[in-house]
Amino acid sequence: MKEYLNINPEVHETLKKGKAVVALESTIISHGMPYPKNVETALNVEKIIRDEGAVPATIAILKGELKVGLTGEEIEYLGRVKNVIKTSRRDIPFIVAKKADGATTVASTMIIASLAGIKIFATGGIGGVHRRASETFDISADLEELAKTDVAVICAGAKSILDIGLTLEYLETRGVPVVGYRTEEMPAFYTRKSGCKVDYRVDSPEEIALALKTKWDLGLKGGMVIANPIEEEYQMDYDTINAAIDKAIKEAEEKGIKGKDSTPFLLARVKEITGGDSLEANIRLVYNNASLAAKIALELQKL
Ligand code: PSU
Ligand code: MN
Repeated sequence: MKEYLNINPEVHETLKKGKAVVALESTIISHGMPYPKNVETALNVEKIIRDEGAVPATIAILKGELKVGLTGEEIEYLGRVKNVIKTSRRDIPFIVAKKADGATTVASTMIIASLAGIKIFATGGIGGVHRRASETFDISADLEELAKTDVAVICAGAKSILDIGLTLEYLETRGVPVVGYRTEEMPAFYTRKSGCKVDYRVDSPEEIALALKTKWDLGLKGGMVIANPIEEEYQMDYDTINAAIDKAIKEAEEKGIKGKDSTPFLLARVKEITGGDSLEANIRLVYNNASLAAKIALELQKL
C-alpha cells in the first residue's frame, strides 16, 4: 500500500497524534465548478477547516500517486487544467497504473481517505439515484461506497438533478444512516427542503461523533450521510432552481449525455440557466459543510 499512498507530512503527523483531519474531494474542483472560483473555493474550504482547529486533506491522484493533502499549487493545477479525469472507484486502477492525474469523486475520495485513516469528509453533494434510473440504471457509485467504506460524508443533501426519494431508499437498503443536522427534512443542496425526511435528526457535532463511534465499534461497516442544510440566507428559491434543473435534464436527454458526464453537464447548465446564482449557493453550502465536518472530527477525536 505504501508504494501507492502519498500522505503529506502535516496530515501524516496529525493522524499519528490522533488529531482531527478532514478529507476533501477534488472532482468538485475539476468538474464541479468553473475556474478560478473552484480554486478559490477549495483554498477557502481548507482555511475554514484550519480556523476550526482541524487539518484539511484535499485528495486526488497525481501522476498515479494517491495524494492525501494537496499543496496550494496542486489545487491550482487541478482547477486549471482541462483534461483531468473524473475518477470513481472503477477508474482508480487505470489512473494509477498509467501514472495519470485523476480528480476523485465522493466514492474514490472515501476509499483513499480510509486508506490514510481519515474518518471525516466534507463535500457539497453526494451522487445518487438519477431520475429515470429505472430505465437508465444511472446510480452513482458513491452510494455503494457509503455502504462499505468507513468514512462519514458531510454534505448539503443530494441535488434534485437526482431522485432524492429513490436515493434515500437505496441508502436504506444498503444500511447507510442518513441524518439531518438540526433538521428532520432531507435538504436538496440548493434548498433546505426536498419533501423527504431523514432517518434521524441530530443537533450537535458530539451527537454525530458518538453515533459514528458506536457504529464502527459495533463493526457495522460503511459510512454515514450527514445532511447539513444550506444556510437560510443563501438558499435558492425552490421553484426557480427546480425549473432550471428540469430544463437542464431535458437538454441532457436531448443531447444524449449520460454516464459519468451527466453530473458535470447538469451542474454547469444549471449554473448558466440561473445566471451564476447556483454557483454562489454551491460555494456557500460547501463552506458550511467544511465547518461542521471539522467540528465533528474534533469531537470524534475526543472519544
Ligand atoms: N454533486 C455536486 N458537485 C459535484 C459532484 C456531485 O454538487 O462536484 C461530484 C462528486 O464528486 C460526486 C460525483 O461524487 O459528482 C458523482 O458523480 P456520478 O453521479 O457520476 O457518480
Ligand atoms: Mn452515474
